[in-house]
Amino acid sequence: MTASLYIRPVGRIAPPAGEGEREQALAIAVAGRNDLRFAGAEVIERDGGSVRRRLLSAGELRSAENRLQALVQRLSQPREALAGVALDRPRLMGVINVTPDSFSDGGRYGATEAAVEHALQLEREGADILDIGGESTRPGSDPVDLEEECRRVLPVIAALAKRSRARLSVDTRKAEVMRRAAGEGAHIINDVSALTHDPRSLSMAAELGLPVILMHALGDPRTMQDRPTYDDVVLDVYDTLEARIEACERAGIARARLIVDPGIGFGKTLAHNLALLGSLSLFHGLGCGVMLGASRKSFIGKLTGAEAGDRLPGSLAAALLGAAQGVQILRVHDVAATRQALALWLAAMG
Ligand code: HH2
Repeated sequence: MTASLYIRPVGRIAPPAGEGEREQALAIAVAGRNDLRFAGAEVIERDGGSVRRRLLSAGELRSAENRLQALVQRLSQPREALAGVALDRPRLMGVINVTPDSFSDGGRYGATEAAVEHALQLEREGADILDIGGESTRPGSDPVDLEEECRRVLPVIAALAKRSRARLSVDTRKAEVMRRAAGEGAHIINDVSALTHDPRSLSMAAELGLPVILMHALGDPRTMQDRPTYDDVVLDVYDTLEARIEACERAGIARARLIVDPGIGFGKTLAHNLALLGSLSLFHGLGCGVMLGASRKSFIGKLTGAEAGDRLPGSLAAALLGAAQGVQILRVHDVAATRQALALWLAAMG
């Protein structure tokens, strides 16, 4: 069997002040972005248990073996817009959790109204996409039944389809929720099980024709934090996502319609999460847009001791780590704050 090949762009080059054509020619552009150029890449080869790593400059990569060039080509190609949202810069996805613990006061109608108001507020703050979910997937959480999940998310999606100009994604693992949510106006499917939880979801997503976010998770939310283990977390997550992309392609969902997400906190220890955050640029090799959801997650608490309501600084740092590595979609709770941090970063580096 041939060794698996990975390429992780390193050494991001700030855009040159002048013409800088020579520098541009000696850099690799990621995902079709002129503002995202790297001086070289770590090339990783994995053959069974052995992993070989070497650093190549952009010039060396240009004259490397064919397989490597094909990978560079896939990494460099422009990405298609996601439901009309151009992926030429980092975009913000605002989190709308319609779970009893998030909007508990006010009963069912009150919960819907509160979720819609919250979503509209996040849109005003600059969210390009609103992610609506009715099933908590936090570690240890229990599954929610189909009808209950629909009662939570469908009225919110229906109202936002009328009142909001943002793109709407439905955060669900169930084929039937995907179908009904699309009927109410959802534009994107976000599945934390990468279309594996429900045996019907792959064909449903193909039939609906919507773009799909494939997130990596190891195991089920209830048990995923019971000693997750990997040979090499970054390469294993990459391989799993690659296999899911291939399954989607076989089912008739084109790669251009897929977004990949390493799934921070889903079956990962603190060390796993940090390794993934440090190697996000590797995921561009999959040829899809890349998404990151690190906002307020418990690994920030584990690292710093901060409680859930107090993790904005860590969340902003994670968002900027993503932006610096070309992540196109940042899933965040604090849209205004993230937008400000990104504005500063983009003004200097974008
Ligand atoms: N994280 C959560 C839920 N959905 N989807 C993607 N694509 N990526 C993520 O990282 C992701 C996700 C969990 O985060 P949160 O919204 O804070 O919790 P809950 O599951 O309770 O909604």
